[in-house]
Amino acid sequence: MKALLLVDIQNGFCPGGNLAVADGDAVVPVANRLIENGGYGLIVASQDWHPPGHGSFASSHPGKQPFEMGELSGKPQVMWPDHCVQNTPDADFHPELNVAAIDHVQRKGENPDVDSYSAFRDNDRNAVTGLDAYLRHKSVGTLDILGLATDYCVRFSALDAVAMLPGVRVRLIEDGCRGIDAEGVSDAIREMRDAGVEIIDSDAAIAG
Ligand code: VGL
Ligand code: ZN
Repeated sequence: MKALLLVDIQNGFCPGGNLAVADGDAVVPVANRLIENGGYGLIVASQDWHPPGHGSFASSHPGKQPFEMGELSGKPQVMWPDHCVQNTPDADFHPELNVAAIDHVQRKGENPDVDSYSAFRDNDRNAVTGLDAYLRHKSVGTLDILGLATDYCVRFSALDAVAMLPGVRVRLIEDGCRGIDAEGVSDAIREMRDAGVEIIDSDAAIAG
């Protein structure tokens, strides 16, 4: 069975959001078209879901500015603006996303002491979200991934999908993603391809 993973299509990563990705809302019509016409048996969405004062926020580190490097629990960490705080509009899915079609929401980033770019596990790899077991239980054979941001949450979700779901074909729908940093995006695409992620576009995803 073919499943679609929508990564963090939330207000916070779209224009007007607290961690806006340039043109981030352009992924919404791509997601909706695939939901309608992609022939998926399962639609899953991840949701960045931070408590107030999360350790990835620059505001939690006196003297740090957003987008500087800092440390979290002794590891290098990008200092993000406050974003996707639980139960705020910034954390809501984009209002035009077809949320009625979503079968399962995987929240992440709830532990204040570690960030979680991947929908599958925390950045330190100590805690898993359970999404891998869920997708195995549903007998997913192909996992198509799109969303925000290409160079962070999409990248680490796709790499973990390959690592944690052996035998599953993992495909990145490139026109359904937008990134934070152009150089980061090209690195991310190369890294995903090298790890065995097929890089395709939404027309190819609909065709098969
Ligand atoms: C993300 C930075 C911080 C993402 C989430 O969804 O790509 N990036 N939190
Ligand atoms: Zn976050």
